Amino acid sequence: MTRLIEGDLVASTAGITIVVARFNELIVDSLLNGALTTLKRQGVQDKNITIVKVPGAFEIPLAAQLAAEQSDCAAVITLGAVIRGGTPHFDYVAGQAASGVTAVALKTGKPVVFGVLTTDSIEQAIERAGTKAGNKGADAAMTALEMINLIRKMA
Ligand code: INI
Repeated sequence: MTRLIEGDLVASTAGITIVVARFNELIVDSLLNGALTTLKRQGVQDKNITIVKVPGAFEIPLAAQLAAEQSDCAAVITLGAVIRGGTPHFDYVAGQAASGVTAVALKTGKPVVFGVLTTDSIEQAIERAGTKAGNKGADAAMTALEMINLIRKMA
């Protein structure tokens, strides 16, 4: 018989830490609002949510690691907006943020959700921060809940 294991979206009573990069603050604030609204609508209590702010997406992995190492942290949601400019800086920042977040998840065994927008333009970022392409912060919150519940089933 085939066995299917998948996480549901039941609210976590363990801690969730949201690591937010302040760079491109207007956009990132919308992602944070989306994540918070979604967590609360799913029944996560304020006392179980911690917000950590860092300067830019490049700083996300270290803060995410420190958060994930806390015993009362069940998942980390990372939020940021890296928008392509005229220099290769974008590739370094976006690449290091993505690979750093992956490394933290694998090192700590906890879900570290990548809610960092990497876009070619401000318009694309706005579309993903609560306008026509939804809100990637809200999506990241759902992913965190699903992964918390999945990990519980697989442990
Ligand atoms: N940080 C971002 O989060 N988004 C960006 O678009 C960005 N750009 O374009 O430069 C950015 N740079 C700052 C970087 O994350 C670090 O804070 C900085 O390099 C100091 O380590």
